[in-house]
Amino acid sequence: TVRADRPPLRERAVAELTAARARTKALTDAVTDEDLTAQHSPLMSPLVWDLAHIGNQEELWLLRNVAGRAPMHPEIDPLYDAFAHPRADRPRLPLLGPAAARRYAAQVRGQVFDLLERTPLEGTSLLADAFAFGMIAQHEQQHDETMLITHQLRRGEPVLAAPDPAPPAGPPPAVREVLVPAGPFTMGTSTEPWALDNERPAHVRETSAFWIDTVPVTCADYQAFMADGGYHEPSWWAPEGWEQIRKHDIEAPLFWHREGSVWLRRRFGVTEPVPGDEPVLHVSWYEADAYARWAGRRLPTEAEWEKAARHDPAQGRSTRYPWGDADPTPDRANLGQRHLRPARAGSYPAGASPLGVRQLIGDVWEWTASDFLPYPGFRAFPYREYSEVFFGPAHKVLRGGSFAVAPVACRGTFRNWDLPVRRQIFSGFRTARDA
Ligand code: AVJ
Ligand code: FE
Repeated sequence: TVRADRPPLRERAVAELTAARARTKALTDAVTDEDLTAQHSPLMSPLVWDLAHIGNQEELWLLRNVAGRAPMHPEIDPLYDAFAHPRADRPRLPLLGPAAARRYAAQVRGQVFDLLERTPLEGTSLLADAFAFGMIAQHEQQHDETMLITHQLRRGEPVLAAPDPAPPAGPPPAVREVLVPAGPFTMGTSTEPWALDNERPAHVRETSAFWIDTVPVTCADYQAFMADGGYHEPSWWAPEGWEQIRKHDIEAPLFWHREGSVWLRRRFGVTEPVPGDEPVLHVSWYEADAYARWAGRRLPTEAEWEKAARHDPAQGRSTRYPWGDADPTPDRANLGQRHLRPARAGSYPAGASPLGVRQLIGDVWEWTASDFLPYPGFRAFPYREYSEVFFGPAHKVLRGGSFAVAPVACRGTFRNWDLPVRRQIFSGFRTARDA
């Protein structure tokens, strides 16, 4: 199915694969070969692993599974299987070096463009709507975000640059929170062509009435919690969160440090004062949860977040994005690593939801209260290891995407997940309360 307002899916696949590779190239050409093979944090792979893993997944899904070709280098497959080796062990594997990894990814891509040109997009569910090509473009962009996290963890001189976001285009929202009425809405999707398995199928959910913040929690908001002794008052914290911050002496978001009475942060190699009016970034689920409790509020559930982002009361249906069905544009959301930071809270009035909630898409991933669970009728596709093996109480859901997420991998239905202790990711949050 082709939407009139967007190019056909074959052309879109070419454009998205090309855009992803340009970003991969920029992220990997920015550093020396030594930096590409180094491990900048035990939480992350060496950048050269991500690079060859991108090529290997593309070969596996498009050249082998779609086109039925034989493996190009079967001996390297186990090296790039994310389940075979934990990230911390990857630097000690006999990985392809930078030149070989670049060559491999380029060789795969050449054959993929050939295939995409010649293959009828029909028949199997992998081919219909160019799904497998869209999935692989999203996969590469997801690893580009992972590589950007590695860049943020890397010590040393800055190597990436981007203009700062423009100041908000107009006045801030008139109110701090809005009331979302009780009632059903459609969660998830059965029609978005490149939606991944965990976003499917569309189904009806009920929520009670709730209030939700019109903008994400800012650094200034968060500093009020810190100044009030938030990190030293156990009653704000989930027991495992309290254990975590005491064990690791955590008393501020990751990458923050204090000089005298001033809080500074390190951002892609630059040290700067913490900007009060920017959404807080690099907090764990536990920190978000504790802040919300201190504020007399709570995190929104995943269903509440999606209802705030997609339910249009006037049309009585769920839209693709808060602003409607049109694709993201620079005036609606801070996506795609156009900037190396979130935009100020209150930005993007053109991206607001019908109720006036802003910045649901882009800027910072937003922690929700919810565990990562399958929707009713979930079917693992095309492989169990994308989503299914992660379902359960260990992982919390994040929504909305960050400044580091490409539009192709961001929708009102898109679901991300991570462990509640993680804070190297581009994570922030907003709060809610019962009505
Ligand atoms: C959806 C971001 C949790 O990076 O672990 C990449 C995406 N899956 N390769 C991850 C993914 C396989 C995944 N997240
Ligand atoms: Fe992957």
